[in-house]
Amino acid sequence: MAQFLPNFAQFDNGAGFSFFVQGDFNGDGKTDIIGIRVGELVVLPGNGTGGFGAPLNTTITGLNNVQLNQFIVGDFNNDGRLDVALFGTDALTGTSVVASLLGKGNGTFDAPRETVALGVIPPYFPNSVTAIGGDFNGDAKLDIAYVTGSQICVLLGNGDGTFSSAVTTASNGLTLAAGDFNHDGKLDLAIVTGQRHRGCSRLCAPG
Ligand SMILES: [Ca+2]
Ligand SMILES: [Ca+2]
Ligand SMILES: [Ca+2]
Repeated sequence: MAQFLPNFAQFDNGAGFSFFVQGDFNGDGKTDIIGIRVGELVVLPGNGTGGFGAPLNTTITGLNNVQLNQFIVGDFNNDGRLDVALFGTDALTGTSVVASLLGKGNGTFDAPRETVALGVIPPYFPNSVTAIGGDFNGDAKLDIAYVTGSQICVLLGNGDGTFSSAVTTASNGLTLAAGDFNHDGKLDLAIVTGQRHRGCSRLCAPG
């Protein structure tokens, strides 16, 4: 049974995240936390002993309707620094976009690089993952898979923080997970629909 230290020190940096993930965003070897607030990404740098330093903020420009609890973390340009991909609507064109913000390695991020996305990516619900990173075509560049409720979309990474147009598969999947489920060395997706768990074999781009 898991046990936790009683009266563990609490830290309040006023971040107010509804959702966050962890990673080392400033390259000091200590795990940090990242979340989204209205209009900005916020990194709370870990001090290695359970506490956090002052928030590091990056303003999100050019996007609106960013779903506050929907983003994924990965190294999309293979520079060893963690980046962020978030989902929203381009403020000018109104199209759904995936926007990557490349990590500078100091806990802040470059301006968003947008790729037009298909469909609207639903937000996370408890125990539901609607977007996930992985190398689905084996080119060593990180891709993104997501479900829209009517199809599975895979955006193939170009290795620079942008993505090619989506490869789609019809599916009413609501949540997904990545793994090599048939041990052929190729990353697969498992899709969960409303009724039952459904394993899908390799989903990837031609070539
Ligand atoms: Ca760190
Ligand atoms: Ca990177
Ligand atoms: Ca790839």
